[in-house]
Amino acid sequence: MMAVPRPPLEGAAQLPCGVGADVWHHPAFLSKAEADALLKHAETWSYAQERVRVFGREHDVPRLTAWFADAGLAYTYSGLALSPTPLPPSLDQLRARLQAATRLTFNSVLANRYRDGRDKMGWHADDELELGDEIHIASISLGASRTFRLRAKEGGRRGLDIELAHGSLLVMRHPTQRHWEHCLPARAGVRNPRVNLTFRRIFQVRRRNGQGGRRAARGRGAGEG
Ligand SMILES: O=C(O)CCC(=O)C(=O)O
Repeated sequence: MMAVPRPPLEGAAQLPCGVGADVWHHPAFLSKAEADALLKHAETWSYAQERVRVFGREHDVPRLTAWFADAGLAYTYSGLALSPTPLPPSLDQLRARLQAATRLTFNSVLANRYRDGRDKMGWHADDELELGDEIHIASISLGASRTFRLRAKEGGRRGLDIELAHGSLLVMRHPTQRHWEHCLPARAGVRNPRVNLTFRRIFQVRRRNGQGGRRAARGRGAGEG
């Protein structure tokens, strides 16, 4: 009997990462016109400049972020209950399409805006407590094409690079976040912005005294200050 590829994502290819990873890439999930329209809309959102503390010193993280989530997913941080911004209709429609294509469920979107090739994201795994135990992430890229790098957390560190073009989709299925990490390195010469939308499923986690989950302890921000 022939093996049925998971997920049933037409037009996608599974990346040859190796043991412990289940990553799929669709180079043109959105048409050029759809990607152009969504990028134009994403350029109207308000993004925050987050700060990170590295070796006792505070720095701006080298990108801007916006967070959207369904109602009821407010989280408590340093004693403050933060309410999420609901997904705008463009993201809600894209979510429905992604859910149908991947057979996964998402209730939130993290948008990262890279202003140019100097903006980047350091090595990390998306393994915060609020993502639960089975973590699936669907990531849509808009704007400037950039290299996305993956490597195993252990064992030789041989990795894989993939070019994420305007309108492409990358799906990282469980157990990728457990065994692999990823980053988006700076790229000299890139002048145009890039917006990356990661669709996630989060669960309500109460944080106490500003204590973060797994990522805060290991640090998505580590090495990028
Ligand atoms: O911009 C990207 O493609 C990577 C985003 C990412 O790694 C994240 O949001 O955790």
